[in-house]
Amino acid sequence: MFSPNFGTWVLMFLLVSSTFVHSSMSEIDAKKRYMREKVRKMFYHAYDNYMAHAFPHDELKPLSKTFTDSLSELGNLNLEHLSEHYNGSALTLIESLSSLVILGNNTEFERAVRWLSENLSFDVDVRTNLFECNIRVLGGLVSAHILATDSRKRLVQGTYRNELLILAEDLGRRFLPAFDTPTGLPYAWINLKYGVMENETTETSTSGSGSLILEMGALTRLTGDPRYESAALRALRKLWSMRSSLNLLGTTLDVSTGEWIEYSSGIGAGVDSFYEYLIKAHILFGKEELWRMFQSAYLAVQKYFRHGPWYHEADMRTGKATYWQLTSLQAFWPGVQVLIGDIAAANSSHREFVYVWEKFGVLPERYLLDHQMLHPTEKYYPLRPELAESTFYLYQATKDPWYIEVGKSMVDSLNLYAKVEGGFASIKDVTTMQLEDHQHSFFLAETCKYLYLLFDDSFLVDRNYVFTTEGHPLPVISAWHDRLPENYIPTNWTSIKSEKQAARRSSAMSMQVCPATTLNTGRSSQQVESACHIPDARSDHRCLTEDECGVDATTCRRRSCSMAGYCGLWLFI
Ligand code: DMJ
Repeated sequence: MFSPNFGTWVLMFLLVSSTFVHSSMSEIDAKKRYMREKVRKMFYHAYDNYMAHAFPHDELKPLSKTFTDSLSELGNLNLEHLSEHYNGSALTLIESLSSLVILGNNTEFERAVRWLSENLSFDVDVRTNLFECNIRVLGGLVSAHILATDSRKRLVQGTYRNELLILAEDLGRRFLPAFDTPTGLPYAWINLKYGVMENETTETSTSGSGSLILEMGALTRLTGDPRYESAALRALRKLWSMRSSLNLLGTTLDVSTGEWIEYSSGIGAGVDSFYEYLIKAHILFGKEELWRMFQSAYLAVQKYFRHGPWYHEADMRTGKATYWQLTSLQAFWPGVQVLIGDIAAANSSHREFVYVWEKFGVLPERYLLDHQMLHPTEKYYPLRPELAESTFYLYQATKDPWYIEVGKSMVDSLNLYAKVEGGFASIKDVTTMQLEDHQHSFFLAETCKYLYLLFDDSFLVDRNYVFTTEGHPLPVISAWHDRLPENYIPTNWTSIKSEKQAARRSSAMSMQVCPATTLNTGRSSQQVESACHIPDARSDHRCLTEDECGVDATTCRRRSCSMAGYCGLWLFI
């Protein structure tokens, strides 16, 4: 009879456990493949219905199978007269370009590029929102131009003659009059044909005036015309100079006086992409100045807005809490935290958003934290992408299969509540799941894209991208970096060395400094020194190489240099 000895037991254990690990990995892979196809179908259901019922207008109304020209507020002209001539800007098509590439549909990408090249014109008497037009149209065109001309040869050779870039430059030029203000802060609204209109409002938002740098900076790098980047940068610098002594900004301001109108702010509506663009523009263009701004701004956010895993609003002058509300737009924040390596903080706040998603089935626009109830009028969910976006970033950073489950639950909810015959409809009220006749273009540019990338990141292999706030990818290339040594550019932030590493990470950014340094700063503080502690080479904890980072005093683990150039217990990327 066979009686196993100790060695055989060990061997059998190893075999069984490795079979278990492999089968669970392959189960995850199978689930990802299945989910990827589900998301692909969602995208095409939205896209095909847009093309059938709304194109070339801006967006689809999926219940009535009609269209809306949402990007434009039709100037001061007679609407009836205009509707005969104005057919929209094919916004949803422009927004779908990079998603088509990520889905691997080069044929449809080429068809769309050709149509836009031949038909799109910005010489229209249309008053449009500068920020929205920048992130959706300029960002969509610039990103698609780069994808059309990179080494992957997605288009039939010789057929593309930079038409998207020519269109982008034409649009960028039409933006410039908006920046002609005493402060350099741009007007929120611009008429594409005639520039800033008479008696135009001088009120704008922090994100509206301070987050134009990715798209306009990219346009400058592509065309060599410095005006776009310098206009956006000047506005951003002006805005930063208006911060309070606490390093906080307000939500709305006057572009002619440079004075704040709304002093209360948070990380949601009206401010969100300002923070996002500081760090992303630093990654894309390598500007130290932007890193310094981001670092101060980030620490102020964590200090004054954060309460446990939640983020409330506060008065920029005093730091006192104003509104205790969770908003759907805030859900992008964990994604930004992943970019700087603050994985633990990202994970804990992401879990709260997931909790609210699960409570209602989708994420309501505004949830009153102090009363644990929905905002009485903002109960809608327009199929926003922010939670999918953060889920994608967190999965990339940790490879924790839990995030795949979160993505699956989002896909299931979208199909259950929002899918209709004519596309995907917004949800008007999350308590009744009553629908609204609108399929926003960001559903194709972002929601479907981030969900797809969560399940299939092959687009990201071998290349680093920064995603704009509208989800349009811009490649991180050394040629665009102002002055950055080779080893400062991340090699592939989408992969990690081992799954174990990810689970153990904590952040130096939230602790701000190496813990032992904190203990030793106060005159009366007890001198506690850990035996293993090796301080970082520089007192500001910045680094260019691993060698400049020391050993963490409390964990005795070696600190490493993050892709943003900061020593910490980072996810090793
Ligand atoms: C999108 O247009 C962008 O993500 C923007 O930054 C915020 N609003 C929508 C999506 O919610």
